[in-house]
Amino acid sequence: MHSTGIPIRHWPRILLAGALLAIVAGARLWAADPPAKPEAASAGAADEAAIAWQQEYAPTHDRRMQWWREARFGMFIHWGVYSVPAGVWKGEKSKRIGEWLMLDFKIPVAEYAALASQFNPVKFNADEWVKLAKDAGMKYIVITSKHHDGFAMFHSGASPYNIYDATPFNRDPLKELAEACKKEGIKLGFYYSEAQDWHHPGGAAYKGKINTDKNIDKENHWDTAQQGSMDEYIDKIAVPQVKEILSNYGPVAILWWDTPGDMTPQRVMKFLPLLKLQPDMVVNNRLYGKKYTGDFETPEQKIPATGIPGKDWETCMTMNTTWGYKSFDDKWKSAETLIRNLVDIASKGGNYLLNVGPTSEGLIPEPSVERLHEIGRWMKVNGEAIYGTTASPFKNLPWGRCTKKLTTDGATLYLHVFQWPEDGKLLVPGLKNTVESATLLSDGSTLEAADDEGGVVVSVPADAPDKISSTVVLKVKGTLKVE
Ligand code: FHN
Repeated sequence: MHSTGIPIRHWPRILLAGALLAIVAGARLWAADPPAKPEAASAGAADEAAIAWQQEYAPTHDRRMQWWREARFGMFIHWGVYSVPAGVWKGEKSKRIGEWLMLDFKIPVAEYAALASQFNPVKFNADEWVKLAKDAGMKYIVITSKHHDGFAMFHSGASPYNIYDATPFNRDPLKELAEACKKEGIKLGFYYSEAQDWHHPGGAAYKGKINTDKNIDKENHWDTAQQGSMDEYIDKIAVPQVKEILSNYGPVAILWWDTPGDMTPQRVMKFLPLLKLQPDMVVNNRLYGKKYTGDFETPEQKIPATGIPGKDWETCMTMNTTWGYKSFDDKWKSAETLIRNLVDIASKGGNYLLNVGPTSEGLIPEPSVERLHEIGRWMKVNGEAIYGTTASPFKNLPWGRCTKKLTTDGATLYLHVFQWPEDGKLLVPGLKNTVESATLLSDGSTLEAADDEGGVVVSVPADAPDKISSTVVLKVKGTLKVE
């Protein structure tokens, strides 16, 4: 018998009950006031970042986005010191995208930085680039002001690792592009890798799978020169450089962040106030994770099957398989594919940001130029059916796609015909509106349109005006009715 008078054999149960009681009491206390876990704190703070966005920028979203929604088509430019090795390192071809060469071969910081002395793009001509984009029907340009390798493609006071100070070129291509865009009425935007920076100490490094044949630290840095505080990198390099690109180049129409790995709400809050430097600017969704919306979504290298209803979105895509120039990448998409992508994206209510990767001489690769010329020829005839249009009212059209413009008393439907009907009968399935007129956009010629139990049938000429995509314009009366 224990001195308490309780038989020993009952003690284990008593102790267990006591422990359980303590746990329950502790849990209740904890639930009442849980200690702040970092993520939890960030979730709260993320809300702070999300709230800051919602409060300060969301209210002007529609005003700022209007031109962007009407533009539909832009040029992405990935250009940097990585165009010097052009995907080859010490005779070995990279299997990765060209702008990732430094990471792919775990090139030490100093060795990679030495490439700058070989970077002298004397054939760079901003007017030619802007003219090429404009003639292709593009309304805006987004160029990489700094990519993950940390090299600034502008004259930066925050870091000497830039094209003006660290290369024999000694010019500022962003300054020259800003002037050329102004002359041609093309909107200019800047891409900035805010988190990943493989040059400046503390910059983040990619957290995905890395072939680890070299000793990589827990931050995936492969060179001790990369080690440091990320917040210091943000305070000393990233924030000052974003301030520079938003202050020194006139109107900036778009800010295109990228790969926000390791971004936290506190770090987001260091960048958000900078957006006030450009009150008309639109911003993508890659400054921070899901909670942070930005103005538009950015599906990459793919076209969402049904678009992203209710959201502004922009598909960015390469013309071959790399963003930055690789001398041996010749897997070029055809002009037909690129034009039909543009139509497909517009028919789903999205924008198309089509990439070029210039060479280290400052030239846009000839295969890109040829395709942009062909797209331009198509846009000269069919641009009206892309710019300022909205998504198709049809779920599926067997012969192509549709874009539309709502009018005060009805709508204009642009039927983009990829497969021209052999029998000369184009069925517009389920369309119940009265057709006021049907014409070919290419030459304005009038077509017959008749109601049919399946919808509306338009009689078209035997030959398609354009093998890639011909546009039939239907003006219909009343609110759109598609069964
Ligand atoms: O890592 C980058 C890549 O290099 C390229 O810039 C693309 C373009 O959208 N963004 C990242 C990959 O998602």
